[in-house]
Amino acid sequence: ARVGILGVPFEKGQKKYGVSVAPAALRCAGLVEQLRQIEGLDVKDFGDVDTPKSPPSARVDNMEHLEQVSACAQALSVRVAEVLRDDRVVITIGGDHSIGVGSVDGHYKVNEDMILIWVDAHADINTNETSDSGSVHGMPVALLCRELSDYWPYLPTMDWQVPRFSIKNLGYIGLRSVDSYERLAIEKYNIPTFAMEDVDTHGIKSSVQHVLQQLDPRGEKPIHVSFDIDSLDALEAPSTGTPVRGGLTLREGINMMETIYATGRLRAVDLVEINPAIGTDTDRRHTIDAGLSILKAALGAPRRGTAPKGVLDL
Ligand code: DIR
Ligand code: MN
Ligand code: MN
Ligand code: MN
Repeated sequence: ARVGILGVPFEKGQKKYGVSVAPAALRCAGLVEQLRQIEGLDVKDFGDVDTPKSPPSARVDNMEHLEQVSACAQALSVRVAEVLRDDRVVITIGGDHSIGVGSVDGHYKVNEDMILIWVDAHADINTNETSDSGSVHGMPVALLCRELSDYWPYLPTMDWQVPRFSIKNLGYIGLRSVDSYERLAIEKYNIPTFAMEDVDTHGIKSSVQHVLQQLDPRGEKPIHVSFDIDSLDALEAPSTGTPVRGGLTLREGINMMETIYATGRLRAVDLVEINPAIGTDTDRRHTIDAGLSILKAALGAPRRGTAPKGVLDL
């Protein structure tokens, strides 16, 4: 299998300093080398995406740094499509979750039949009208879905992004901090959602299988997983901007990614919201290790290990 890595050192979709250093921190912790250990994997690091300094544009109410979010997402969308067209699974390392606008847009350009699994403590489906924070990392899903386009005002600098992805191809796993209008959207569009209480009821593996089954009963569509590290419990991944207790264990996260990998249809993974500037050295190390484990599981690393080829046949 072939894999391409893109770093996106972007943090203007939220308010805290530090998410933008995650791509460097993950590479420094051995991201590329560890993925190359996986048998049969051809790993190419495409480096970081430009996060262009865009001229300030007309402001949109309750939507901070829109022009910068937009410029970064536009650049990322182009790069994601390139990596996919090079016949590689694309791993996008954020950055905050506003970059999901770019990664999903880029994936959709190549695979219009893609399904999207949003793994997160939060639903990220606010608009500027429903958001309490004004931070765009809480809005990417609403920017992407064509069914929600009428709920937005005109967004200057966003003309490049025509929301064509259908909300019918979206599922959620790990939710436990959902704003009231986000809940309304989930119910109105009947989005397949396995919140933490559902994961408790069904277990992680059948939760994932249910979402996949609902979005793609025939099992033939390309899969995009947008993984917010805050889907993991705050004790497992403390170095993140908006941690929430009561989340997935790392083992559940790994099991989920192994289950999705096993479909053979995983084409894109985003890993976002790791903030190495938050917490102690131990917090930082745990969070980065958790992120690496999630990516390895997504790319087929077996936890049981692999025996050397040929030795047992002698
Ligand atoms: C909240 C928090 N729903 C917002 N969202 C976060 O700002 O819209 N997303 N933290 O990851
Ligand atoms: Mn600001
Ligand atoms: Mn998120
Ligand atoms: Mn989140």
